[in-house]
Amino acid sequence: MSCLDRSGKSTQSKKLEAHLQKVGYGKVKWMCFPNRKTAIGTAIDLYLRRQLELPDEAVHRLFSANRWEMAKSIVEDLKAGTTIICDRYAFSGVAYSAAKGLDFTWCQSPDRGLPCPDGIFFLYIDEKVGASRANFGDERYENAEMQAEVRNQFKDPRLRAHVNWHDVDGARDKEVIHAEILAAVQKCKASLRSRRS
Ligand code: NYM
Ligand code: MG
Repeated sequence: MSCLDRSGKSTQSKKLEAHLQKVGYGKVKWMCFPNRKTAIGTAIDLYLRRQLELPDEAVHRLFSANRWEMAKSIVEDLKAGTTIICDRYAFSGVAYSAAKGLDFTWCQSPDRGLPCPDGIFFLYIDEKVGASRANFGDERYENAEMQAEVRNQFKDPRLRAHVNWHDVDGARDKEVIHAEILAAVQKCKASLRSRRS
C-alpha cells in the first residue's frame, strides 16, 4: 500500500493481513517500509524524527537501500508461496522525494530491479483530513503543504505505469475501505491464477 500520512494504511494493511490469515489464504506476511529496525532504518528513523540532518539525495538513497536490504528475503518468501502485504514501498519513496523537488526519474532509478508488487493500493485523503488525525505533525513531512505536494506526485502517470494501481478513498468508513481492498485483492488473485494456468 502506498499513501499519505495518517491515511489509515497501517490499519488497512493489517486488517487485510488478518482477514487473509483467517480465511486460510496460505502463509501471509506483513511488512513495512521504512523498516526502522535495520542499520539503515535506524538512520532513517533518526532523520524522520528530526534528530539527524541529511541531504535530500542521501536520504532518498537510504530509503531505497532499506528496501534492497529486504529484497532477497522478499523474493525467497514469494518463491515459497508466501503472500506479502507491504505498508509503503518504492512508490512512496518516489512521491515523497519528488515532492521535495528532486527529479522524478532520478528518484525512480535506485529502486529499479526490486520485486514488483501484484497490486498497489493508494489511500488518498485530503491533507486537512490527515492533519486532523491523531499524532499528525510529529514527524518530518507531516504538514499540510508537503502532504498536498506528495498527493500531487502520486498522480504522476510515471509512477502508475505498468503496475496494477488502485486509488482508494481513505476518508470513508474503515470497513467499507477494507471491503473494497479485499474485492480488488481477490480479483487480482483470480487474474494471476488464470495467467499462470
Ligand atoms: N517515506 C517512506 C519516504 O519519504 N520515502 C520512502 O521510501 C518511504 C518508504 O517516510 N512520511 C516517508 C513517508 C512517511 C515516512 O513512513 C514514514 P510511515 O509509513 O509513516 O512510518
Ligand atoms: Mg507516517
